[in-house]
Amino acid sequence: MRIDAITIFPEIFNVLDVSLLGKAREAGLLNFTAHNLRDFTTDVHRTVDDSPYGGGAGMVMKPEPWALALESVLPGEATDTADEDPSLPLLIIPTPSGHVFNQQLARALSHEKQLVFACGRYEGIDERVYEWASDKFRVLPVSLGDYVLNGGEVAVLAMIEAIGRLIPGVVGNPESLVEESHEDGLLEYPVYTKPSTWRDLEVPEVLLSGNHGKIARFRREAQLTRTAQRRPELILDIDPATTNRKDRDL
Ligand code: 6GU
Repeated sequence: MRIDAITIFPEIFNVLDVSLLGKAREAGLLNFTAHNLRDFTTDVHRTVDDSPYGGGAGMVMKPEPWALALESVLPGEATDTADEDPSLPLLIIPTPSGHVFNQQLARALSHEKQLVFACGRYEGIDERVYEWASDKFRVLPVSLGDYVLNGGEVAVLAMIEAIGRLIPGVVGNPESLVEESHEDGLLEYPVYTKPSTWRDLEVPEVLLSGNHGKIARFRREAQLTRTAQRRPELILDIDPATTNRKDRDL
């Protein structure tokens, strides 16, 4: 997958050199580039912002550097050759007013050929950029949740990690992706390791029993209890078909 991020702080993305995603990049599974928006300015001060029309607090990002930066990440000119993907690259706008990012969206995005993240700062990007971009990209505003960050960069790091680990080959053992929080709409069950008694605390006995049916039922119940306690709103979103089948089989 190709991922481009456009930002005035490309160094924030240096953390993608390390850990699992760093390995994925070395292995050629992930082709990530951070682009400095200031490289697409034409004035000596490399200006990316200006005061808002209509007045008000803060600054707005100027449209032309964005257009030049976005044009620079478009796939090669010969877009009408037969072997080229006909779909437009997906332009993701990180913003607290976007669609909420979740595991389902991460999975959908992990199938894309190219993702472009436009990291705004200040009060945002001139709205005309989105209009201009809409015939070159599919445009999707995305939020991490109901709180405000100073810019999109940290949010984009989180999204790239959530999406990147779903690309085949990035996580060594694909089975570890199956039974984790949110994959079936519930939170994950609690886990334990040796020793079975630790500082007077015991591992639940059923997990030592070797009875796989009992263990599966215990874990399923723990998932439901934990979800009801911590995230009651998720219970309403569970797909009854999946849940009923799972719980009948246990
Ligand atoms: Cl995606 N961007 C910013 N700036 N703030 C956020 C966010 C994104 N998601 C939650 N808060």
